[in-house]
Amino acid sequence: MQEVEQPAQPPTAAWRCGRFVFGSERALVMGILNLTPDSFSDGGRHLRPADAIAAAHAMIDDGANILDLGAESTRPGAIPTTDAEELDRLLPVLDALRDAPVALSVDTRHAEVMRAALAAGADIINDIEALASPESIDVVAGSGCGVCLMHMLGSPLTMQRAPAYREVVGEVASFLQARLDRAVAGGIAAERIVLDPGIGFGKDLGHNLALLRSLDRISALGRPVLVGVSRKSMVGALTGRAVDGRLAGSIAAALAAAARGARVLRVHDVRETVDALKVWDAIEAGAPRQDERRPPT
Ligand code: HH2
Repeated sequence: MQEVEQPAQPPTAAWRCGRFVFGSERALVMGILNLTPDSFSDGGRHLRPADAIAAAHAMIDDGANILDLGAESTRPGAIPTTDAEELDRLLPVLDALRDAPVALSVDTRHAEVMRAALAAGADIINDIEALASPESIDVVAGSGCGVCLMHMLGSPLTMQRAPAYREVVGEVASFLQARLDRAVAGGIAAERIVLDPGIGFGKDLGHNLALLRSLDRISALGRPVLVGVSRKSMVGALTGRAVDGRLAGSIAAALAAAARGARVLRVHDVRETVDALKVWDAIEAGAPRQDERRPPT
């Protein structure tokens, strides 16, 4: 009798973004670099371009696959930023990192900022509003960048005022499915898209835990899932720690998300998360982590 070799797992959906194609089943590490005066954990630290660029190189040395540059804080209650302010903060840093061996993501919800960032070499647009405006869909469709579509209930100014759902996982999944369909209909190939349940964006602790426990229902939409829990108030609520004491809790959350299929982990503490994943991967998957950082030749 002829033996037919079965794949151990279903093939992993690749993610195309700018100069990169990420195909691995292993979780990728996205290092957070906030160029803002007011972000909840690293606000004010990287306002000078030279400080931001040095921090970016440190994250690259520590093993980040992607850097996520944000120039507008979206913490609960944050005041919106103008496009000009965002671009003043972003462009010098993007320009200096253009040849870095990692994918460059820009965390913005503004179409004009997306357009300028893509022209300056960004590989990924990370939009906490999941391309809410038709202009933002057009800008992303007209490039080869990757895009992250995130779920948020309300806006950063109001989102933590008693968020309520009938069934949080189903509602978040339906929203992401609708935004995925709309992006594809707008000309963005599905293979360029990742989905994010938006931990802490219009969710209380119970909602966040339910989403993290049921990440498989987000993965079932057929695209890789990105999760950002790093140093968030969820970790504070569970550990009783202030923002600067949330490293261990953040790593526990990152590994739990990876175990439930998250393919991109958005974190502040790159070195510690990469180390934790190396150990976790070796035990779980039985093979060392691949370096997926260089653009394909
Ligand atoms: N969280 C924050 C910002 N952007 N993007 C995605 N896709 N997923 C997230 O969970 C996410 C995000 C908030 O964290 P941070 O950037 O550290 O703080 P701030 O918004 O205050 O700059």
